[in-house]
Amino acid sequence: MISESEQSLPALKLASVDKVSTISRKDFSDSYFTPLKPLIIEDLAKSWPALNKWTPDFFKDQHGNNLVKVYDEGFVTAGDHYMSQAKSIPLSEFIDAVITTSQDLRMFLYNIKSQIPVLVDDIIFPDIVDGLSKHFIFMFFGCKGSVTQMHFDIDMSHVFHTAIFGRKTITLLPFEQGNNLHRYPFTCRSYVDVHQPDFKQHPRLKDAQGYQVILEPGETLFIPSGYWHHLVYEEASCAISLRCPSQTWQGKLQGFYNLLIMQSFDRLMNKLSPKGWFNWKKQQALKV
Ligand SMILES: O=C(O)CCC(=O)C(=O)O
Repeated sequence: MISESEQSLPALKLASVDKVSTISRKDFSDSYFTPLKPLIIEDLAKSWPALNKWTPDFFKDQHGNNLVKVYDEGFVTAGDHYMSQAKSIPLSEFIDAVITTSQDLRMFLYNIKSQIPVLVDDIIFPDIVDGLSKHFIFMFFGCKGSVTQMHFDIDMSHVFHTAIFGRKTITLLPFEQGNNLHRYPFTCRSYVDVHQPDFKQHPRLKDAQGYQVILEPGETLFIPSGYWHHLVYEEASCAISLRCPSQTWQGKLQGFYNLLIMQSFDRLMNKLSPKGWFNWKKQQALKV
């Protein structure tokens, strides 16, 4: 007889993401950007020097002395490291961990423009949309086994996430699915397990609908404004996210509110009562 834990678990309703090799500005705007639909563009970054140049050894040899902030699961857990780094270490030490270990350890929102500006020369800005920020060019670099928990980008930007090397499994859901994801109040986070959903604890997850994709090196994923995303590093991975603001007033206002009010309040409450505040958010999120 098969025990309950051995039976295959019901999965989330996740569709695949459309994939094109290239797309015109107009088709992208009409079919993906304006209707807020994700898309993989295989060749958007085809001519970026970064694709061939950026390897773990390159970073170690050329920029190994730079101090970098690294993050682990403490980023989303109540306590001193909530929403902040686990530690700061030389990039060369981090690269050693990337090459030799499997663990949840990653560089997160590392702004290459302010930290290692010369790297920006290895990226060619696509003209697929107007308004891509030249100041906030974020690198995400992690060991195999890293997980970026389910969240949406607090400023409600649209994101173009290009995998330089390493594969990732990415789960995406529209902003409106926050209730089905049992969003924690005053945060842009959810703590559901999208790979092994627990429908007893998270009953509304049964109604959640989204997308899942394996992003291959060189490919770019368009993550529309407000979309929830969860990333599993199947291999040691390095990616660059380019971003542009939401084009709607509603999106812009939501972004300002999230950044200036919601986030400040959440951080303050975490300082005052880390466990108590976290437990209250959890209780609210799990309410049926
Ligand atoms: O690659 C990651 O770990 C996270 C990416 C992300 O959250 C983003 O680009 O907004």
